[in-house]
Amino acid sequence: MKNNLQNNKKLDQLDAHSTSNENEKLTTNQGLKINNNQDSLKAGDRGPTLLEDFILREKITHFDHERIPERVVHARGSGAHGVFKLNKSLAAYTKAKFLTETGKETPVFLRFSTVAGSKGSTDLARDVRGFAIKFYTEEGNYDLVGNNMPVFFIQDAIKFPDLIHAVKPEPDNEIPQAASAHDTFWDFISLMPESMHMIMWLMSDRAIPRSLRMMEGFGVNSFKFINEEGKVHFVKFHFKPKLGVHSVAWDEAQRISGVDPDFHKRDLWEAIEKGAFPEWDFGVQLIPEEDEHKFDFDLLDPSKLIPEEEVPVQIVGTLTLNKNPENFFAETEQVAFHPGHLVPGIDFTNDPLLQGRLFSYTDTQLSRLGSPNFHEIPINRSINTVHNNQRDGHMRQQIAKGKTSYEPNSIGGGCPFQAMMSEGGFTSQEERVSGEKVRRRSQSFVDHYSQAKLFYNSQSEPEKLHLQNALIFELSKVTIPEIRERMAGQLAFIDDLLAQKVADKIGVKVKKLNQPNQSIPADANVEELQSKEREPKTKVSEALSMANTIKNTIKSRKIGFIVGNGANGSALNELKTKLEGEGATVEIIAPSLAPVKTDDGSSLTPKHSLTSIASVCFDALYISAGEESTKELVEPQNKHHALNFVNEAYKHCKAIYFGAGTEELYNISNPAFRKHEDRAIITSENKNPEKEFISAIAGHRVWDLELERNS
Ligand code: HDD
Repeated sequence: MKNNLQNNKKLDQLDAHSTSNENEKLTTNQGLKINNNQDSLKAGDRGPTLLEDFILREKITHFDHERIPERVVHARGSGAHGVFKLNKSLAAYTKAKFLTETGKETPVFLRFSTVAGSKGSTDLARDVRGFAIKFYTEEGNYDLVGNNMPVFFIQDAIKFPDLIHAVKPEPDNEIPQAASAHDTFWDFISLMPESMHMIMWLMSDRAIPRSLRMMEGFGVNSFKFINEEGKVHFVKFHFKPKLGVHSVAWDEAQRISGVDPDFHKRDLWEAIEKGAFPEWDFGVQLIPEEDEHKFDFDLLDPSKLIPEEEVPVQIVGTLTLNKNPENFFAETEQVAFHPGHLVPGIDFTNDPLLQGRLFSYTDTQLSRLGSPNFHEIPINRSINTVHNNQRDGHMRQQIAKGKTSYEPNSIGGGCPFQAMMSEGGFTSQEERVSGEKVRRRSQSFVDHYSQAKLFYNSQSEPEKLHLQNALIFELSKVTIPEIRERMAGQLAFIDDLLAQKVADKIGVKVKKLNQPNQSIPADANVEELQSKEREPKTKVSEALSMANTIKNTIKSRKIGFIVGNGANGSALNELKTKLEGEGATVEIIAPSLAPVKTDDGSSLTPKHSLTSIASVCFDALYISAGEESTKELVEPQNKHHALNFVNEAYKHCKAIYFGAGTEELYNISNPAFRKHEDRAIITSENKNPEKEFISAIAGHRVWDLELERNS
């Protein structure tokens, strides 16, 4: 209840100018009612516009300044409000109140993003996805600014501008947009062995999610928990989607980018509007401070994950997104995250990537939002009242009362007072730090291949194939053979067969060369560190493969019904009711947008026509039963489009259910259908077609069919 109040409070702040009612009259920004919003003030009907037209000037001036700089990375985003509920107290590890009081609900705002593309780029780019959460806790805002992959490309923040410059469009011609498949990215990567683990993730299907609701979220960097007694644990944060982790095929991703470049944004929006609220289990991996050095990698190294076999993820909470923003700009665009927004009980580690991040985020908000007062923008406001002696600055909203803006003071009664620890005052972990002033990488960061191998070896066969094909696609776009060769050499440190298969397709030889990686300390034994014999403690980790993810629900899946006039109405309605009953959405696709008449005389209004959408926008297809309907679908003007639907869905290993009487279409569609006992193709002759259709949809895709079909 309290949470709802807090949530509403947040939204009320945002609502001020949102609704319209008949008594509301158009005004200038000064509140002056406007009598004519159609014409500017002119000297005569056909005369020049007068400079004194302050209404015109105000409107145009505001318009001229409507844009703010987009984020330098993560520019394209989608956001939603929600709530975080703690189901199991972490009081033994942290004193953060939102993580200690079981049952407590904390309002949140989550912004998903792609990294490389501009604000208007496609959702389906092969890319890392940002997963940034603002927890509006009663102790102040806590930001967890993570990604959908648990590791990172680089180990030290000083390389971040290089990484981003390399992946962004090339500076001479601004090509390509939102794509890593180009010379400069792979030039950089091929010279950065530390990025190999992340490259395995980026080339995997994790980089082309089916939905933002079906992605994991990770805090990436190691953080610290501190409990009431001052005991410290290292912590890694995890969010596991209740719908499982699922992706599309690369070929599909490319098609979606054309058919619906807002696919992820729309999917998130529609799911929330329909009440299919996205949910994640929230979990932590905890390592007592004294066990810091018990691993065969460094906990401070952000290019490493902690295998769940070594430290299980303890699930303690639920994150639910339950409200779309009212206004994209005010909320999703203006929200300002910062890994340095902490609450008592959580602290940083000395991870050199995290340390650099702590500088970057406020700095970037200053340039993007234009003022140190960005914390006053409604979406960024803490629900805990802000009291301090900071004053003025661009666009200051708060009216600070009284004479004192300094502390200590006696004139203002001494206020505001600093808080003692017992009153929730933040204190940093007291940690002994000593060392030479050095500019170098720790030896403990040098092993760049073990976890890349762990990831690759943990993938299912279809996942390995997709990863290999992604590398072939990306590297085939690289015009400089030496870069392609360097990459093939790097892959050989991960898997010989993978390197060979990629090399064959990109026209180079595999030469296993130690790269002159500047991050490797001069005195390190590179041969030993990069040798194949150096295997990680964990050889295969189930949690790293999406094949092991949840496949028992069709909730929020989108099923396209391809329907012609004369379709079997009762079969259609029965299946629709069943699918919707299990939480799926059914959309009707017909030859045109004109209403379709079913055999029982009822009328259906199609949402799409065969030419306005493609099968890539659906999880599965039902070809409506009925010979008459099928006849219409195979008419010359429809045949090509109907076949395209079926053949593409087939290619992407989706479930297709051919209702009774659809043989005419079935028989001319992809002949491979009949070559196999195909689990994804269901006909009315199946034993229990509806059940089999539902279970195939719940399975997401029958990826292993790809291997069978191509064998
Ligand atoms: Fe970052 C934005 C995640 C390393 C500098 N980052 C940004 C966002 C996410 C991440 C999700 C978008 C937040 C939003 O939706 O507004 N960044 C990460 C992760 C990293 C990481 C998981 C590695 C563990 N970032 C990183 C480094 C630096 C930055 C090393 C610089 C030294 N990141 C930024 C930034 C951005 C940003 C330039 C751009 C927009 C913004 O901050 O608000 O400051």
